[in-house]
Amino acid sequence: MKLLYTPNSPYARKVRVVAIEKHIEMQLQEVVLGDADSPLLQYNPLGKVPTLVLNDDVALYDSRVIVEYLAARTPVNQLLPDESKLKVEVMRWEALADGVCDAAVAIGLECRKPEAEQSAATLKKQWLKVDNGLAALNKDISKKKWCVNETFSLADIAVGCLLGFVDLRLKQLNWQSQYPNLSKHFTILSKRPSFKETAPIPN
Ligand SMILES: N[C@@H](CCC(=O)N[C@@H](CS)C(=O)NCC(=O)O)C(=O)O
Repeated sequence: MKLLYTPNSPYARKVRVVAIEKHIEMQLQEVVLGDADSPLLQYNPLGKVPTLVLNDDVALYDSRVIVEYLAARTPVNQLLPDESKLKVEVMRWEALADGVCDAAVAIGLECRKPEAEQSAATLKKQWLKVDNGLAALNKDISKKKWCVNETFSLADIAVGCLLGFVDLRLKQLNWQSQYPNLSKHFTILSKRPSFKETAPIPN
């Protein structure tokens, strides 16, 4: 199977970390977003990464579907609990982390426009999501080693990938001092080989 990805996509990183943690072999194919000849469009009508192409040429997306698929493939290092209540709890952390990523991506896109075309209202709305989301995650992780059930899980992976992206793209936020519990968690996660191997590339 082959993962179509871009190196700095936090959603694609989540999938790559899950695969490494679960010792699942996956071919990686870097794509360029917006490239009209990209194989991405052949496999995903939305043209988004990550997209996982299975051996029978069936494609899976988005990241949440892919991680669920990988989680169920092998019991090695269970990242999504079997028990329904805990599983929903993990997925809620993931939804919040991904949602903050969505807002951070939207800020990046807005800031790429010529200044006269940027919408202050859009930026304000997306920044509020980033600030509120990080504040909620920072509060929820306080005094805990891992996000859910005292065990490393997909929730920690999603939060770690979000923080890596915020660190890369929203430098002006100074998030490490604003959200000390998240900063501590990020330091711990960043030491894992899966996070080291997939670290974003400053550009
Ligand atoms: N909800 C999706 C989000 C994926 C996403 O937005 N990926 C971005 C890159 S970080 C993308 O492919 N953007 C290209 C586009 O929107 O056309 C997921 O979890 O996979």
